[in-house]
Amino acid sequence: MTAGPVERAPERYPVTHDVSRHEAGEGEPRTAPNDAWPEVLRAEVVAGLRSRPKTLPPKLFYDERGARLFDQICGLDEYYLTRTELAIMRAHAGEMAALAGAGCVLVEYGSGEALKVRLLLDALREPAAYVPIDISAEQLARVAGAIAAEYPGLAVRPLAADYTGPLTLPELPADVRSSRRVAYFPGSTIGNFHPPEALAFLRGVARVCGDEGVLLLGADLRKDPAVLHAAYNDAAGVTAAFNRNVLARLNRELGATFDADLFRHYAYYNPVAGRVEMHLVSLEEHTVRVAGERVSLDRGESIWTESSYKYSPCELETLASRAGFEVVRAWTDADALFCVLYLEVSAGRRG
Ligand code: AVJ
Repeated sequence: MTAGPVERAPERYPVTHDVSRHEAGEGEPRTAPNDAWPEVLRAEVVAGLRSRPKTLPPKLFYDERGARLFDQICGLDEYYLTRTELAIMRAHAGEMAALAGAGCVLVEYGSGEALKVRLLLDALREPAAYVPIDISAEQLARVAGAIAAEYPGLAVRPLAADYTGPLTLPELPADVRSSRRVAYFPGSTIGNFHPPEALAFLRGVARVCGDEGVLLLGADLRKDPAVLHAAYNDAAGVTAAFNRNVLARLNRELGATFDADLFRHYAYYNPVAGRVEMHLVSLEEHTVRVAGERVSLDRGESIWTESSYKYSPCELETLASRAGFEVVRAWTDADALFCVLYLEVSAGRRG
């Protein structure tokens, strides 16, 4: 029996980030001011809960409590990502800094507690400026203050923003405006984007970095599904609390009426798509109110809250080159769990 050519239907990705705004190019609008947050939040949440499957963007995890829960996740035995990436940074920050050279402007996408970046700041020769970007404004203000105090002479210019949208960097001191820009995107947060969004995002980073620009990218690698499953289903239930916290946040900030006990944290690795999917599955048919709108959930229906894509080294190289970067170097750990890439904006690229 001969099978005909098997054509897999191309996957349709649910909308989790509006990357079209990121592709805006010249004259792009400034980052939405913080007081526009409730309206931006409302529109994205309502659109996500109206779509099929229902989705919520993962950036919603990071309110104050969510940022704390995430830091707790980073210390879990099962969550190998953070300690592995830190070990790679400890071992190779010197080489990374040597490649980048003296006097660069470091732009960090999603600075969080800014732990890893300290290893870079310590290794870099006379870094000129540090621009931490984060959506969690309280944490950003605190962390930026601490870094400024620890690194006298470093111009720290925090940007409280959603970097999945268009970005305009803060005004930099005149003497560093033309310095080499080194973007830092650690933590495998790139994995939260569906592949087409990841590509659009990286193209945006290439444009922000400009000629001679560099991107240091931390990415989680494909591996044994059992290891991935454990990392997103920790025994202490911190990841479940992190996932459910988004409902509590919507209740607080949008007057939603979610009962978190009616939802099961459900995370599993899909080895074909190469991603961990995190869901909140409704255990009963019920209706909630969100931002003045009624949202009905069937029994067993999911709200898809996060994807964490895992890449092979080869897939990372393809992604980088399609986005206009060349892989100069890549470092991994002895078990090939995680990878940090040093990418340079390709010569002759005109973004
Ligand atoms: C911060 C996006 C890299 O996807 O592993 C941790 C967030 N989600 N546990 C990840 C997360 C569930 C994390 N990133």
